[in-house]
Amino acid sequence: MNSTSYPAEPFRIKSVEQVKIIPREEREKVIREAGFNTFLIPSEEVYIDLLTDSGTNAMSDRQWAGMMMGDEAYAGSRNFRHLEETVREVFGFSHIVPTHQGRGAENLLSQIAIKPGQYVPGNMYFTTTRYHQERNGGIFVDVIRDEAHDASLKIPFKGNIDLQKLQRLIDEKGADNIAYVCLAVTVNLAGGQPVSMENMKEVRALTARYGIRLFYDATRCVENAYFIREQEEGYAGKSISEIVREMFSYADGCTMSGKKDCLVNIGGFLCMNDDELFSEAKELVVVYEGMPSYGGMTGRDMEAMAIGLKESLQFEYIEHRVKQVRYLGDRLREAGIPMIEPTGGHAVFLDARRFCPHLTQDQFPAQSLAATLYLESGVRSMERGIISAGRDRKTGENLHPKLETVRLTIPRRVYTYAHMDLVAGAVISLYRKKETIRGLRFVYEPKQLRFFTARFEEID
Ligand code: P61
Repeated sequence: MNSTSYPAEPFRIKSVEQVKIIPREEREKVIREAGFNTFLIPSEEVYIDLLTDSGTNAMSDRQWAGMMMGDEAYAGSRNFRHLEETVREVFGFSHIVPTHQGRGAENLLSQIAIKPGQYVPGNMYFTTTRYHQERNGGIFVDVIRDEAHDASLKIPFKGNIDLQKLQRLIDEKGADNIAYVCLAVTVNLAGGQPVSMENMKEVRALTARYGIRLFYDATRCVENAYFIREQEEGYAGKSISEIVREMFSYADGCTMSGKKDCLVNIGGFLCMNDDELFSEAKELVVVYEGMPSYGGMTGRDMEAMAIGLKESLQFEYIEHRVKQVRYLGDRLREAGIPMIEPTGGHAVFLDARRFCPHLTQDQFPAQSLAATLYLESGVRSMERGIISAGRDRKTGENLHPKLETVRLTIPRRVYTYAHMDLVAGAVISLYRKKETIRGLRFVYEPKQLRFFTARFEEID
């Protein structure tokens, strides 16, 4: 399944940003002051920043040129029309509502499409997505295939929905009690795992039979399209644009965080075909985001997004993107580092359970591994395990996800293969002294989306 060739960067670099590593003693002070939470480290104190691929993209010369063409009118910006035309062409939806970022779109969709007490099945939870669903009275149900929860299992299209799980939910709860199905392409917390076109078609057929709406989380849809082209029969000869268009032909709409596959630093949108839903979304967007012709973005943001979305569909771009991430995965696998298999589209996820077998999940091994990796190397990563999963809304108990991971997330068009070698070296040397990674406990635990701002201390 994995190809061993890694294409050279399909771009040359016109502007650079200096990075530097601070001494270990200083990193020790920094991580303590950050309460062992990598979200709380000042960016200047980071050497290689793999916290996220969200909003950390390098824009092209064409996007920067577009920024100069921003029409900053309060209403009717021409850049919105450009974005609207582009999104219609790429995804095929009739309506687009701009938002400041992905969670703005999730907020609108959850408010207009969920009635309290309704179920919202999805292929694994995502933090902000589930938060908005629950805040609006929805009950999230995980219907991803079981294999997605098994880190070491190496199979393609690990992000697929298990149709039997979905059918069972419909049978048990009744179609009227299902708000919509949320299908993420790719699945972030499963390791950036893709969904096959076949699965999308099947989910479409099943939901259509019951009149249930199907919304995609389109955030990393171009990466998903690349995997379909590479690994699904019948797609090798198709363009990425054709594949994306087909993927979305099976959906009623989507939410999008433009900060990922639109190759920009901020922005998002909500799409749909239904006129009534569109008019409800437009009524709400002015409450939370801004006019329906900007939704929290500037004119220049929308221009950069329209251009970035088209650039992301170029085969050379997306091939390099996915294979650069795979390169890091391959270097780590060769050294025996435990991680989620196979390598997904945007990140390598270290398996903290196997990396730190001396810690229980309640000692927060992934949180501690991320903090220690920063201390040892200046590389910043992100916990994706028990801290991210939060507490059960009803019982107040910590949720215990099977996947307890640290995400090494690769920003788009930012780092080189030499940087990947450096990161691999840092992880490998930490693995050799993994027993030094200590357990943590909370000293401050926020009530909502706790991972962003929580603070910890070491336990003996
Ligand atoms: C990330 F620690 N992702 O991966 P917004 N859907 C999906 C996302 O990946 C996503 C959003 C919706 C981020 C940023 C982030 O727990 C966290 O534009 C599949 O960020 O609002 C965002 O899009 C939301 C980091 C978000 C987190 C939530 O790094």
